[in-house]
Amino acid sequence: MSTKLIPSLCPYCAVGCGLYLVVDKGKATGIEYMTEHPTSEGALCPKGNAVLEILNHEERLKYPMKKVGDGFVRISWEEALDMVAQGMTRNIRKHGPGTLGFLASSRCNNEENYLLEKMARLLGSPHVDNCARLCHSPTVVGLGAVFGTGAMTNNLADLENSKCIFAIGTNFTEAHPIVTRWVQKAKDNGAVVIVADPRITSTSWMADIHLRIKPGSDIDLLWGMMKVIVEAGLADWEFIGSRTVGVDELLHSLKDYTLEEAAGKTGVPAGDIIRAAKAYAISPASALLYSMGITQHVCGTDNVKSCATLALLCGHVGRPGAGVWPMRGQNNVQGNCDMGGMPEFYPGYKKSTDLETIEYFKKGWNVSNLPMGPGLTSTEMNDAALKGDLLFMYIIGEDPVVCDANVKKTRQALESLDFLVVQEIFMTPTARMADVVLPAAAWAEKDGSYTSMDRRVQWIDKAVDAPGEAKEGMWIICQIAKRMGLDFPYESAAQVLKEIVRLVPQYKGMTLERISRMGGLRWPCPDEKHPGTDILHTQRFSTPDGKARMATVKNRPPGEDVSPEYPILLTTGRIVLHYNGGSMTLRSESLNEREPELYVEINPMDALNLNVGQGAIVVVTTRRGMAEAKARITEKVKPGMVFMPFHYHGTNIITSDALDPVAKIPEYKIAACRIEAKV
Ligand SMILES: Nc1nc2c(c(=O)[nH]1)N[C@H]1C(S)=C(S)[C@@H](COP(=O)(O)OP(=O)(O)OC[C@H]3O[C@@H](n4cnc5c(=O)[nH]c(N)nc54)[C@H](O)[C@@H]3O)O[C@H]1N2
Ligand SMILES: Nc1nc2c(c(=O)[nH]1)N[C@H]1C(S)=C(S)[C@@H](COP(=O)(O)OP(=O)(O)OC[C@H]3O[C@@H](n4cnc5c(=O)[nH]c(N)nc54)[C@H](O)[C@@H]3O)O[C@H]1N2
Ligand code: SF4
Ligand SMILES: [Mo]
Repeated sequence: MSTKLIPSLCPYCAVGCGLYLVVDKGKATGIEYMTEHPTSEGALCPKGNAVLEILNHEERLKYPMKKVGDGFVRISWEEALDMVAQGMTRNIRKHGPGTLGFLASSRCNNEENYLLEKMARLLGSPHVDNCARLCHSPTVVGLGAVFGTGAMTNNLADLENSKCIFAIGTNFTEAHPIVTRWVQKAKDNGAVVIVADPRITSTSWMADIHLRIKPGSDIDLLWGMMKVIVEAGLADWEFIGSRTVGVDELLHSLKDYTLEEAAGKTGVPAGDIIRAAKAYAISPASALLYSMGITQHVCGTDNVKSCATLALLCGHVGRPGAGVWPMRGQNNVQGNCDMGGMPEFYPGYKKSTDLETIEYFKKGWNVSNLPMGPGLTSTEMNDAALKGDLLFMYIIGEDPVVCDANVKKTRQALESLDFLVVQEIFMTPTARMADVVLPAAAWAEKDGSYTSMDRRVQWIDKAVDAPGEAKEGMWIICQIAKRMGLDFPYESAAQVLKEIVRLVPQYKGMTLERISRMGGLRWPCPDEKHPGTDILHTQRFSTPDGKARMATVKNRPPGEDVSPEYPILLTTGRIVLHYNGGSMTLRSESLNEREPELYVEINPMDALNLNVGQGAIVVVTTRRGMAEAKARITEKVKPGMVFMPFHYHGTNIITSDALDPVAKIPEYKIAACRIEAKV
């Protein structure tokens, strides 16, 4: 029997669903459902079901290439790696290591990400970031500030134990479809489901109460709810008194705040705010789920803090079914952040601005010098490149030319670099801008661990060989590091894991054997006997004094508002069949044939005023540019607002790059636009 079943993971989102790859004569020929997986129980969404179309796709990158004129020519690995090392060395010598920028990939495993951020810092550059910047950076800093840890408090399956599920700014039925099963189980057990989303979505169809909030007004909604809860005597004073600080300031500010103000600013009827607030407060265990509708705003960090504060006010943290569930994005974005792939942190969320951190890693890595942070965020790297302060970039598994906000600026930034190297599995628009493109092994072609959104660290073994001359990410990084004179003696991912376990406290008890078992282990796992942690903050928060910090923050207006010239509000987001920049899903026939092109959802009233018919091609224009899309006329969006998915190249030409001042995340969820029929 040459056919083998090899346990693996879905390479898309942070739910971390398990699956088996059927491998026959060294080739992946099928998938089998992994019914014993604790989160997915054998289920997969359409993207998970279509993974083989991508793994075996004929357009996978197979050889290293360099740019010649407008095209690329195949070169040897030797030449490619030498070119990268020369590019780095040239810029370090001329202008110092601060001119190097690195993007670690949340699609890659912990071991690759650890090695990349270690290499960046050993070379003297503090500028390493990942796509969490565009996503949950407000969670890392905002939830971190309130709870002491910026991670999901409970696990996904624990949603089943909730009696009230409040989903604010998350469309999990499309973005994290397998989570729907756990919410449905809770609903079957009598849980109330509340959804706060400006649009009608497949998630809002599950809701008992749908709060159709005006985009960007979440803090007002949360304040309205908190006002109701305090006035109705539904706050959990015992919890607040023993486990939190900061309530006095909150109460003081709430005193002058009225429900009418909340209703006015959010557009949600006061009666619905009351119903939602009471349902959330009185249930014995309430879950608060949030995602990009909360984080992708200029007030993203404050939005997150307000969500966490609502949970604290009702004592809904630290128990089964009660907690805060940031719905994280990529399959290993949690792990990438854990590994220090952010300029604010070295591995294990050790602040890059603390001398103690620098001393800890100088000792741990046996080196005499390391850069203090914070380095530049990915959004700031673009500005630095435009100013000539950043000259070299090494981008692994990220597609900023499609996914950044206001991509015209990103293009200009990458064009102004002295040298760009992109490590990819497909020729993306970003890779097309590179001086050197390095072909990488995909998830099933390498060993390593991935950390799902509920802190579950799962190891998978290599199942098949990479196509052509494509190489494992860690091999590539080590080869470059060695050329730069660094001591990178790693022969295997298992060896890197040992170093991670030695230096990252949350992963301390994680052996290869333990995280290879079905379902892996959940951090924090402080020693080799520890079973991993299901629920955080059961007794104390991870702050120095063990108490959570309630936040009092007021809403700020969006980065831009509608005007006579741009009278319509544009919001962007996801659909179930496509994934981020689309490098993978747009190449899947089975997915793409169902959603092949960019569209814009327009309310029938607006369509009538604009004289646009169903299926007509329209031009959507913002202060940054224009994009063409097919009109989809639907009640799912209110008048005065339109929605575009961002998986097709075009949407981010027009999105706004106004930033949250703390997390530096762009405001993908709000731009002012105008719409015209294409002539
Ligand atoms: N199919 C699919 N799944 C994915 C991805 C994908 O591209 N495709 N990407 C993955 C990644 S990287 C991430 S980060 C996650 C993201 O997952 P989600 O955050 O769930 O996805 P989005 O569609 O961006 O946004 C969620 C909802 O926020 C709503 N919203 C917009 N503005 C506001 C607002 O001001 N307030 C409130 N309350 N709601 C608002 C939108 O209408 C939208 O329905 O999904 C992951 N999973
Ligand atoms: N308008 C709008 N724009 C958005 C958002 C939005 O809601 N609206 N959301 C933002 C969010 S939340 C995010 S996270 C970003 C996502 O932004 P990106 O991270 O840039 O998006 P992806 O398309 O997932 O890019 C990952 C790349 O990794 C490659 N890849 C996959 N596996 C491997 C591997 O094993 N090795 C290597 N080397 N490469 C691999 C894929 O081919 C893909 O090109 O987009 C942001 N952009
Ligand atoms: S929910 Fe996420 S992890 Fe699960 S199959 Fe779908 S894309 Fe993959
Ligand atoms: Mo994301």
